[in-house]
Amino acid sequence: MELISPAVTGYDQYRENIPRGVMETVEYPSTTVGNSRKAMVYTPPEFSSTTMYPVLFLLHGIGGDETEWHTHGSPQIILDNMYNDNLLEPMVIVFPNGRAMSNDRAEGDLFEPEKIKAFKRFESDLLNDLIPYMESNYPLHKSRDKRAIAGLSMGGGQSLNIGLSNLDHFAWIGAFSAAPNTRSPELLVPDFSKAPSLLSLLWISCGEQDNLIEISLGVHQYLAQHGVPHIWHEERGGHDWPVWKNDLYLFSQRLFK
Ligand code: FER
Repeated sequence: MELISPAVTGYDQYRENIPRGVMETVEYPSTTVGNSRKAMVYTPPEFSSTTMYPVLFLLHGIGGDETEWHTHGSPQIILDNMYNDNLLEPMVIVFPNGRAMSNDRAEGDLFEPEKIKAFKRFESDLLNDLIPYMESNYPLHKSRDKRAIAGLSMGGGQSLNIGLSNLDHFAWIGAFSAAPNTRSPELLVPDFSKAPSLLSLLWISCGEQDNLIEISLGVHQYLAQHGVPHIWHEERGGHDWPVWKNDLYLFSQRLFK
């Protein structure tokens, strides 16, 4: 078993005088939803439009939208620091809105069936609308081994559901504290003879005090039983940002290597 150390002290603290990536908001036309939708995009320090980059789609939880990571997780600080410490492959990170419906703001009753359904509909928005938009507007590699999907909670469930049923699109998958939208392990990985050769990384993590930990544990145990290589990482903490920021740090440095 791989020993995983927590993030180094200060990994999420702003450092003066280091090269910075750029965080911006884009709008793309969604044929799935029928209107234009927002996503945030982080390009790394020294980003160049003449270089080709791999891409990570990083999803939010039930209470968030495309700004949730930016507002609560300081990804820009974490990633800038990691580049400065030579820990990361140059990659573009996209923060989509995973609630694929015309009003996709995180307001009202977030558990309404229509809103939960919209998290499922996002699969089509991602594959048919957002990925094509990103590939025509950013210098991205277009192959499965250069595409990753990960997310927290609702977004962790989406990453497992979407990633594992679209292995022709994604070779790198991460679920942080996956929520009850996660399909049962038997549905996630029906063909455990095929998945291992297609997965460059399957990362599953959860805080040990998270009430939802049984979901992650269930997936981990099923994968272990059937010999599907993956990383299972249980960490200190609950269903909360210190855990997800740490997950971003740990997961992102394993990508595209
Ligand atoms: C649920 C409990 C939690 C659920 C979703 C969540 C769909 C999501 C939590 C989060 O995203 O933080 O029963 O059902």
